[in-house]
Amino acid sequence: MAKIINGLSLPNIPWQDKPTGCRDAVWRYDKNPIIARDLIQSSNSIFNSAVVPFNGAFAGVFRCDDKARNMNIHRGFSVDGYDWELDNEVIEFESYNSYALQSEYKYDPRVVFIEDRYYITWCNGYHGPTIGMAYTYDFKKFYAMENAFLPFNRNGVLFPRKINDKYVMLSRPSDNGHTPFGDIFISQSPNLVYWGEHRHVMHTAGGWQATKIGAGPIPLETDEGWLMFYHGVLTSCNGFVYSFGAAILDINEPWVVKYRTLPYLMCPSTLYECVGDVPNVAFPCAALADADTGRIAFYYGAADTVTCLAFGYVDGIVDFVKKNSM
Ligand code: BMA
Repeated sequence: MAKIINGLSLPNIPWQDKPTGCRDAVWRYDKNPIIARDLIQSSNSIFNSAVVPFNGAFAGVFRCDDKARNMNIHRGFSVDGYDWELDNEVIEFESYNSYALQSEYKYDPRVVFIEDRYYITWCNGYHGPTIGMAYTYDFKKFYAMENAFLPFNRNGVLFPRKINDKYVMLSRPSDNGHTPFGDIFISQSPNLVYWGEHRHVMHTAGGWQATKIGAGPIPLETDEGWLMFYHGVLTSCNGFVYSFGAAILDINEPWVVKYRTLPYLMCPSTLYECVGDVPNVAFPCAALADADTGRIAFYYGAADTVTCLAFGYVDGIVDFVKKNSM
């Protein structure tokens, strides 16, 4: 039985048992979507968002595209992980450094607690997309840092602790458009400012992950290695299709892939995943996990329009990845 290590006890994790007859390692919440596109007055759509446990409840950073179709991130809180209250206004960042505040747009945030604070990474518009960074202690004040990388890059995802005494981040170097390629790389840093020792982690493969891949939620530490969820894109005659799967990375050398799913864990197949502003997208940016029970709750954007929940057990997913590894 694969187990979460260095994880939190999270008895209040949102959860629904696997439906009878379900043969998959990941299943959807039956009341999806949990966040409607117009939850706040200003929003056109709310999706690809990140949540974390916070003060016995939950907090998050949400991608809200507004009605002028600007992309930006908003703060949110929830008592139970299902019902969310989001600020109508975008997050205002502070910084001693005006360069850190330069941002033409922000999208697809991730949030992770490391040591003493919550770090936020997102796709930041700075002469093209790259990886923006900030931190907060309390979800009241947010401090912007400078971009981690040069343009063009997306899907910057931090590991939740130092590995070999260095901070580690996954990312997907890309182009300035709707990138038709993309592998997952890893970079290391002594201080979360200067990044180097860049290494290739995973290439695209066939089928659902043929066009490009990108890290999703914060990797989860298990006794089998880092459980990394990632999205994969297939180019169909009707455009891009975003599904997600998982890989297991070596615990001390996380650029080494031990196992990786040949089939997806979930592909867009419900109405709310297949119909919306961008059809056929299931895009996870966060996963809550309860170390005691091995329960995982995924937060994923559906059709670039709404936010949804899906569930799985760490053991069931690790087992699936190992048995179906390419
Ligand atoms: C990517 C990003 C994601 C989005 C996806 C599908 O390039 O914009 O936020 O979910 O495309 O449109």
